[in-house]
Amino acid sequence: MAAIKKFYVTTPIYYATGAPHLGTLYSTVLADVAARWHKVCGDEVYFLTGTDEFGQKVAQAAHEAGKDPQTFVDSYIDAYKDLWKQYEIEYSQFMRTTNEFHVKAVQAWLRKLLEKGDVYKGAYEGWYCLPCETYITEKDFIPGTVNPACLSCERPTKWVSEPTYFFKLSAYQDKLLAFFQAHPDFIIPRERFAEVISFVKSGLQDISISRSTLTWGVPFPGDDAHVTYVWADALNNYITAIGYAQEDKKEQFAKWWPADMQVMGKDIVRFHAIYWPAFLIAAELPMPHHLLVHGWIKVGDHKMSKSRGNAINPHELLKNYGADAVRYYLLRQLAITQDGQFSVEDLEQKITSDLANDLGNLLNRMIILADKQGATTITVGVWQEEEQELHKKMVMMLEEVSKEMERGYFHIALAGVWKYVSAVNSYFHAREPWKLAKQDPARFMTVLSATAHSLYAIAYVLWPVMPHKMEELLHALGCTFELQGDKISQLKNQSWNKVFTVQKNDPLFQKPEPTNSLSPEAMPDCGPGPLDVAVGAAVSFEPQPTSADVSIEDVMKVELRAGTITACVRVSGSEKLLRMEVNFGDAGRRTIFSGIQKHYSPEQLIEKQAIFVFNLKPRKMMGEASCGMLLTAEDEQGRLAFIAPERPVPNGKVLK
Ligand code: ME8
Repeated sequence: MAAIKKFYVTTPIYYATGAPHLGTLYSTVLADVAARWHKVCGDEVYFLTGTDEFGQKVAQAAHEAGKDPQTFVDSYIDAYKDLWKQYEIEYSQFMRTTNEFHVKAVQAWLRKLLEKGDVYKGAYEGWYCLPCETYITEKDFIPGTVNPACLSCERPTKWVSEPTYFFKLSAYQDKLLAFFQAHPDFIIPRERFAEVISFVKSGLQDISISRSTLTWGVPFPGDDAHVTYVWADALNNYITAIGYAQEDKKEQFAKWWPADMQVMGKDIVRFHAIYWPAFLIAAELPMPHHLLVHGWIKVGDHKMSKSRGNAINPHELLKNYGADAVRYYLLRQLAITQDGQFSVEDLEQKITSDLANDLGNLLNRMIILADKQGATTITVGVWQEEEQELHKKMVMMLEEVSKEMERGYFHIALAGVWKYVSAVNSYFHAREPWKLAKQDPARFMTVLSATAHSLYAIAYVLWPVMPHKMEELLHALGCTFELQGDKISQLKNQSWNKVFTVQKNDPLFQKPEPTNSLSPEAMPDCGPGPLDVAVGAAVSFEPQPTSADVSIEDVMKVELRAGTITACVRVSGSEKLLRMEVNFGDAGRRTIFSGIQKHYSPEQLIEKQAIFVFNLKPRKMMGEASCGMLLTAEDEQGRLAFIAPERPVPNGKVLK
């Protein structure tokens, strides 16, 4: 038997200056999904999250609230723990930096660095960004701002001048570059690695790691006038939580460190990719395996944040849509490689199309049919070529999903699952089991059995994302969810041999009542368009004969852009439509429907670049908004060809 692997995953520890919001929830859900994925794969998992409680930012917020800092931070802990519970976040430990064991372990780390000569005393003069708790150099200013504004949070910085202890970061430049070169997958996605490497190459200066104008912090060992700079204390939570520098926890520490995946937003990548590895080398500890760095949830042009006051309330979402649907949307809609907008209208559409229509209805139809025919015990089918084909697709899906889940590309993994959901829907419809029930009962049973086996596999791969709903799905199939060994490998390697006893239940997902009609104003992502083209035109793409010539001004009204199709599926219940997800670079990602199912299979389009009408008014198709139109032309045999640039061009490029 293969040895059980361990998986240690962390989130950032969030400043305990307010309740959690959708941004902090997003990172935490990403880590939870990674943790649960590894549980399904049979690994032993440790999942750490928590709060960052020291530092000037917290002290100032407490002062403004008229509370002492400890009472102030204490008041937010339940808000985190309660929300995490409601969103099914299954952490192993909730870390707080004011824990005494953390304070002592940070001091032990500092003593080691002082002894080694990695830390020395000096004086710091320069700009400081309080919201980011960061010392700022010229490289980090927004050019042209008078009281220099921080490039990361865009807020004014303050001049500080004080004695401080420095960490010799400059001595680690070459070691860091050598480590980066030897570990090209240290930062996921790789695009974010480039900026870190270029920052290190541009030269590292020693960093201040103590403050003498503040008392709310880990007391600096051997110098009562100083407390530890909050990042030097906070980053160490990843090791102190599991036992670093604690006599009685040596074994536990050796078992879990190094971390396998550390999740964070791109705002704090520099701390984690430069300071943190240097701190670890100085402490003679191994490096984490991967940093999973995601983009920002934005509201308009700005990062959503507590201090900006533009944060979406996760409690409202929970009340209206339930935890699983929100978790699904966060993972499916926001590519970890990019910033993304969170739109309630879009969330509702995804619940309707992906969850209620594609997945929920498939289960429902199968169970209602089985129930109607008195076939609630579904015996193992007699597999023909079609079922073998479907089984092959399931194995391919499991392989693709495993690869993407492992590296944290959850949005691609989910697109892969939905490609399979769509294949199962097509299989079920094409077999017409409602006719087979009378004509060929054995074949009828086989179709139900293949569908139930497919849904069983889908429930396990989606469990990390929607644990509660997938346990319900399994229950409807007469099964109980269990974590036993490597379930994904078992699903890949075992033939379909289960007997299911299905039971009628309420629909798995309720379609939400739309909060808004699909007006362009309700869909800021798509933007209003001056053209009003009928849906038929968007899906049939018949060449439109016209006798009237148009002026150049008229032509310029149509915005054509290049985009890459990143995901594509057949639309269940439609013989014509394909549903594509298209990447338009800085102009965002869009869902676009096209009536070309007879001409292209989804696989032929994925990863292809094509030209789209970008400013077509959003249109509702199959319960979802289609935000654009793929351009195609017909050849003499009536075959459609999509229009693509002669050479690849940057996604989002406007055609002239
Ligand atoms: O930086 N979109 O804490 P913090 C996506 N205490 N993710 C977001 C987000 C958004 N709009 N807003 C916040 C700190 N996040 C430090 C961390 S770790 C040793 C110390 C998430 O409360 C994202 O993970 O400001 C981001 O990196 C983190 O919250 C910042 O949380």
